[in-house]
Amino acid sequence: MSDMPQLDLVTVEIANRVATLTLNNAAKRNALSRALLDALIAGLKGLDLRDVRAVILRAAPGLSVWSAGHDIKELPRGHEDPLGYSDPLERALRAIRELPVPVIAMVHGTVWGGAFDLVLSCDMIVADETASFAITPVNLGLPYNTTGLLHFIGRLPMNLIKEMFFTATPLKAEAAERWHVVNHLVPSAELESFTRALAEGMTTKAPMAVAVIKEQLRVLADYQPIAAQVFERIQDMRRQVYESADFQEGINAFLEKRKAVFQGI
Ligand code: YXS
Repeated sequence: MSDMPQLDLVTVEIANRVATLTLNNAAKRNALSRALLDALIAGLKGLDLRDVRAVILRAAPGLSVWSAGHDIKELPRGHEDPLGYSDPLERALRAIRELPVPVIAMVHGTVWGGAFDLVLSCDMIVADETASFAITPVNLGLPYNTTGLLHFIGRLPMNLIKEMFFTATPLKAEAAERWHVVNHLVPSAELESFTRALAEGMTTKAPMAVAVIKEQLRVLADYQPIAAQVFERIQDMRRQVYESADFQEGINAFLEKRKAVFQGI
């Protein structure tokens, strides 16, 4: 497999100091494959931040699915943490959270699984009435990772987090606005112009101050002391889940396009 990112999977356009990165794999519903995520990371790291002061992350126009989440076909088949530190999705989340300029997720369409973590890792979210957000590890029998859960805890009320994780039910646009998941909910006809205006408004602010405030907010929000023994206990619990028959069943059911039947083993 070539190490060169397939840059057509993510396009980059720069205008008025705003870089727009577009997820561009409609046939696979922008599933977050290693190839697409490597292209996203390359796009972000390739930005010349002397010229770019804000980023918009979007799906190609007109898609009903913003992203179908982690590429299920690339999830390890057990005996390996499915969301380990070096997983391409985790690398992409860190690239967004550590980029020293604001990143706005512009959402038209449905967001699934790890793509919701991706959207929440952006600094702001602007969505339209077609948007919905779902986090779906319980559909696969997958033990979400601790860092990922921390992203949710830092952003959403615990009762909403639990309902979304335990039901895997999509949160529709109006509810997403009511729960402050999105910064702005605008009509789809205005989504691009509204998001661009928000981005361009930030490009005239002092970039060093923006960068240091973003990094301070990241390290403060991510700081969650946990005893080594507690972390090891959690990791052992997660290992039992990703080595379970249910995790195999969850992936097989998706691949066989049928509903999973979980036995709790
Ligand atoms: O059959 P072909 O080859 O044409 O491919 C189909 C799907 O297999 C593919 N595809 C995906 N491939 C890998 N990973 C995915 N997540 C994925 N989603 C879709 O795209 C082609 C078109 O899919 P199709 O026919 O289902 O499209 P649709 O328009 O009828 O339905 C769109 C969706 C998004 C509602 C549907 O594709 C869907 O439910 N996808 C899975 C959404 C999901 O459960 N994502 C979570 C992935 S796991 C993850 O993100 C985290 C690890 S976690 O589990 O913790 O949330």
